[in-house]
Amino acid sequence: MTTETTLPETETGSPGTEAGTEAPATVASAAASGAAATERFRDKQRAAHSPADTARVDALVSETLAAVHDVIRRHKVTYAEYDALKSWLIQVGLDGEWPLFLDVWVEHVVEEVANEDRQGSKGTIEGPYYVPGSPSFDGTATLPMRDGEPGVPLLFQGTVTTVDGAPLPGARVEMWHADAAGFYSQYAPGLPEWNLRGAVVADEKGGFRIHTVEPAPYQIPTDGSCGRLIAAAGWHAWRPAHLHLKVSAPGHRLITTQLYFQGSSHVEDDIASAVKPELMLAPSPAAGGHGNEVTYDFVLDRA
Ligand code: MBD
Ligand code: FE
Repeated sequence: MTTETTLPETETGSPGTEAGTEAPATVASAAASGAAATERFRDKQRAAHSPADTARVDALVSETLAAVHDVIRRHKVTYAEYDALKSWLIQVGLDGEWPLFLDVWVEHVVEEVANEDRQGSKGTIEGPYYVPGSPSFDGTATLPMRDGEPGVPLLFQGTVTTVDGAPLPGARVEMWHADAAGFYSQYAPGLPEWNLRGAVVADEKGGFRIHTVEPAPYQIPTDGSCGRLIAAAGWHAWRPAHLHLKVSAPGHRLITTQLYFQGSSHVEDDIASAVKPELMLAPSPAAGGHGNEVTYDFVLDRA
């Protein structure tokens, strides 16, 4: 008797289709965005080797394995299921989707632990699509974008202060986000290198202004291993529309965060569990009559 358990193949889809927007001329694929995210992460990690503490590795790995053993016993996991898991795990690596998998289903708890002692602004996960070195502007920035960049124009402004309310002139507010079709530059084909990525250095009052466009919800690629898991488990593949930010100032703790739009889809059921009530924006029509504007202030803890 042979029984084989495999995760079902899923239809190929593309991000952004929920909003009825069009994909770029060259189709985005899980393999291409996964490969880019994996390469970028490995480059970063080569520079950062910290020696392992034997006792800690022992404790963390032993307890993780014990949790897995417990699930196997409680659910009487079969060899067919064990082999399905093996082939899925192998395929996640071949698809380059380990950064995506870990950041969607694990990072939020690492962030919770890392930032539990902060007094200032709330953080949330970084996700797999940050790229350092985006263009920088003084006081007011317009993020690099295409002529006629689709999406509602958004003016995002605020101040950066200490926990005591003192302004932090020279603070750096770095933003990156998906376009109105749900695609990130450098991870989807056909977009300019720094599209919708940039940084602004706050003025003498700690103030900053960033002109951009509102992003679309993000759909986890459906044609890779993470997509197959989502389909097999009967989950949905969506993150709510979000702006990613890193805010920093000399002598202060850098905060990595995201901001979301009140009432927009999937703020209540983010697949990456990264929404917090402190991270909601409610933009209003811009004073100038063009698009929306919103104010959000950042508070940085002392380093
Ligand atoms: C994203 O855009 C993201 O922010 C996270 C955390 C995971 C996948 C895609
Ligand atoms: Fe994102």
